[in-house]
Amino acid sequence: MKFDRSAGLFKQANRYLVGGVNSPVRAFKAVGGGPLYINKAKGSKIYDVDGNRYIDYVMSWGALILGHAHICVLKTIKQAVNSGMSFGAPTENETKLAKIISVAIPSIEKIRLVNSGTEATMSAIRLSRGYTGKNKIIKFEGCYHGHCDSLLVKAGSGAATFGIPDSLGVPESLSKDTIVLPYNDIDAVSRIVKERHKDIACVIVEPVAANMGVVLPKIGFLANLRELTAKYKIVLIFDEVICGFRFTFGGVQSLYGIKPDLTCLGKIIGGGMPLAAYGGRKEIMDKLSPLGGVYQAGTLSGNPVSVSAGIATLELLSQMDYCKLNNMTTRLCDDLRFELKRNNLQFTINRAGSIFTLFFTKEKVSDFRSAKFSDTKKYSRYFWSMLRNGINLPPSQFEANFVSFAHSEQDLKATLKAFKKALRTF
Ligand code: KE4
Repeated sequence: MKFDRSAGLFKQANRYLVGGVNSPVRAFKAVGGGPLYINKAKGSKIYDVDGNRYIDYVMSWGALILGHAHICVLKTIKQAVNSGMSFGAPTENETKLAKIISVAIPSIEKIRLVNSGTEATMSAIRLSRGYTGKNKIIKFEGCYHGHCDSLLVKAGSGAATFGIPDSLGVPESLSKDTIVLPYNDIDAVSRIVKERHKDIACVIVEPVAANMGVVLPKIGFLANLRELTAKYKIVLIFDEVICGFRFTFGGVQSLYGIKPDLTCLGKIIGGGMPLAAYGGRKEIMDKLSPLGGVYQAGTLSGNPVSVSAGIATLELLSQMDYCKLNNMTTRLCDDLRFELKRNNLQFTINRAGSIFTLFFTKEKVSDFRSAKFSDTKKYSRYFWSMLRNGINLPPSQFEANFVSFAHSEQDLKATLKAFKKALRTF
């Protein structure tokens, strides 16, 4: 496989774009070499500027659960742009999308549309502080909630990849209000909440973590979080930017039978366009301007083009068979595990629904500490072997692989074939 044109474009990009990219994880720093420049995608495939074709497991970091460039979503977007791009005024479809989400996720009694997951979580934190009058927040090590200052503390995803979980530029005066605890450690939460609940506004958690790689909540973790936060009047925020509409038509919260106070959504609800949201209990949401004193705004919030993509995506998803997608992913992971066993390689695969991570460690991975035992050099060798065999994986050990409704049995067979070749490099 040649990557010459990508290399040339990357060189040019570095003159103007910091690190040649517009989001750090894309720079391939964690796996070495330079990024692929993509010029088109369809279904489960992406095509780079050197004419290479890959089966894609990044899928715009989970947004494209229907697959790339779904014909119905494209048609809807094209129709929407013919009526205008953005009005800076309300449109009927914003209410339609809000209703679809609220009916699918009943804990969301009222909602606010924004443009990115970061905006959603940042606003949910501010709203929680405004509603409770308290300042401290609890997050979990290895969880990533976007790049708002209060949450860039021991963060996952790109921050973990680059080993800068605590970003420069976040004043101590702010980070001191962020309490970071180990994911799945309910005793630590209980201790801190009992001691400091008078200062704690909210707990924000990825109900299924995907930004340290995929890490599932231990039995009882989420339920105990809900019980503790309800008892001590702390706002419980589920960051479902990845989980929302990923595992089922609605929030992963319904699968755990838990109603958080606020939920953040993104990725899938925009169908690949810039659209995210936060919503929850009416009593809390009505604290938001223009009804309440917590301010949040956005020029392109709820813009008609993104909203049209979101409606088309969710209307299609409401008819899809999630069990089929989840079972297909289960079979893929079982086949990968079989090959690992056959090669006497003790690596760990964590899967939830249609997302999974292969950790290059024999340890069970249940939090960021155990995830960090992974051999990231081995991951890099694996990444490049798979890429050279036509499989595009996340360029970091601390990310999730995303299977879509567009992935076929042939794709899985090709993935397994590439995997067998990759194992020969270990
Ligand atoms: P954005 O601001 O990137 O739209 O969303 C931030 C965010 C919030 N919450 C969760 C659970 C998330 O996973 C994310 C963003 N996810 C990463 C991938 N793990 C985005 C990829 C990137 O940073 O380029």
